[in-house]
Amino acid sequence: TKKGFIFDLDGVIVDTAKYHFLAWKKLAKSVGVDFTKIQNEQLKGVSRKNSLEKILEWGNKTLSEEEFNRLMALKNEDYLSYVENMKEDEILPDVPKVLNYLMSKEQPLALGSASKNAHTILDKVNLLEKFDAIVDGNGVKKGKPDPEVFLNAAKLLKLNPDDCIVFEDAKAGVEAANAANMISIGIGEKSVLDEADYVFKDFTEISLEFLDDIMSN
Ligand code: B16
Ligand code: MG
Repeated sequence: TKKGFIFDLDGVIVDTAKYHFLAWKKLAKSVGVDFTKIQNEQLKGVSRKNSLEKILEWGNKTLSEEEFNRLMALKNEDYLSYVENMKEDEILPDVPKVLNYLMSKEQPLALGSASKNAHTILDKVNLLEKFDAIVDGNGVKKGKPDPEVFLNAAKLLKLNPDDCIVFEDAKAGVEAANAANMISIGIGEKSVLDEADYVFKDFTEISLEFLDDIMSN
């Protein structure tokens, strides 16, 4: 049977969190706010706007709307300077193996990301043509944990949500997949992603037999 496999981007296909961290840290510093790696963890899967809101909240800062928008643009400019240099070698281990296997089995593939830069990043790492549908931060009103991003992906693949499987590294993303009635596969720490149906440290732990099982259920 045909299943829809929906991939998150940051933390699943590539590790762009390290670039988000550098860009947010620099930006926070410019307004006198300290920003830590632990805080960066909490921004995984969170939209750009909500991320800046959180950083300002943590630093007890309030800004005018104009200044807020200016800082969002600055952060993105800085972030994109890192993205600019991304190449295929930044694809996380065994992601191509899984994508190619699912493609060989004619399974529809989609991207479901909060990032407004998803298209650019996929292009940089040469994965754009692998996906039958791309839903990113430009195509949703409500961010994860709302299921909108994954439901839109299922719609584009013309599949029922319960025939879809989501790979996610963020707690909010796993919650979104569960709320969409999809099978959730957490990529990362079991302690963080305890609500996922399955958890793997990374794609090297995912066997082709496991994928076969998922497809035949
Ligand atoms: P952008 P994902 C998310 O990507 C990141 O995890 C999150 O840290 C970031 O703030 C968000 O995208 C928005 O990114 O500023 O590029 O629009 O994990 O949903 O693929
Ligand atoms: Mg992610």
